[in-house]
Amino acid sequence: MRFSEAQIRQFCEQGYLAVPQFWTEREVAAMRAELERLKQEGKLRNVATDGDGKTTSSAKINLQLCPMYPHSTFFRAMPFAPKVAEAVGQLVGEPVVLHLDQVFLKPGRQGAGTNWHQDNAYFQIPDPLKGTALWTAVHDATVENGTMHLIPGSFREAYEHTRDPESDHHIRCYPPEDEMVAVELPAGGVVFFAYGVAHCTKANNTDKERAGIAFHFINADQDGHARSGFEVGKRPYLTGPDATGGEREYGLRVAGTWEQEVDRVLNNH
Ligand SMILES: O=C(O)CCC(=O)C(=O)O
Repeated sequence: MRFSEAQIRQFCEQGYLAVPQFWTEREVAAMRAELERLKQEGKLRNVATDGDGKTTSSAKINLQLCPMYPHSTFFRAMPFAPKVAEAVGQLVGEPVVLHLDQVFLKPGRQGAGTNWHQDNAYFQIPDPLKGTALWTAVHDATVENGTMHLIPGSFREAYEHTRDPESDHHIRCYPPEDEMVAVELPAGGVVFFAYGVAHCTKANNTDKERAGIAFHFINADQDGHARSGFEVGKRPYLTGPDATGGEREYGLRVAGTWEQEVDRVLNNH
């Protein structure tokens, strides 16, 4: 996928770029099936709390799994889909390094949002535009079910972050909410947003569950500085001279397996 000059300018100036059609229907169907397997196996954990740091009542649920790759060859292969590195490379520059993967699943009615934060409060890269999330809408993501909300241009300011009382391990900030935009996406759509962009999701007020899968990528020149994410030295290089298709990081070739992983998951389902 080649971005237009206007799309790249939008990312550089506003810090985000929405792409309504990125994954195919088959790919989305396979994502849902694999997420269902992980859910049935109890791999997702509720991180929501009652607001005082204590375990949540059943009223609020924010199910997460981070990282996903040790539990799923499918999600391990997903960032190696060629269109991912091609897109990310145009936004953060080559070479592209995978930094983190995770899933956020919000059940119908009980699904709690993920409060405002800038990923760079965790990751601390020197240039907050040289890292980006790729957030995939696994289901149609709407205002009603609490889609991704973000503050355009907010990478220019590093907000103060404090403990998020509504999560058992997150931090949060309090950016100017009157500047926020809600990014609505059909299932299979994605939004790229730079590490410095303040963002949140809201409660799921519909009857159906909503999931988002987030991969985080950095330009290799930020790798030595980046905190959190995959262990240093084990962050998969997707492009450039150090890219080995996953062999160096996982001990086997992952590049080139995405299509077969999609087939495998759909055939087993
Ligand atoms: O999907 C969500 O609830 C939040 C995603 C998010 O905050 C992130 O990817 O950094």
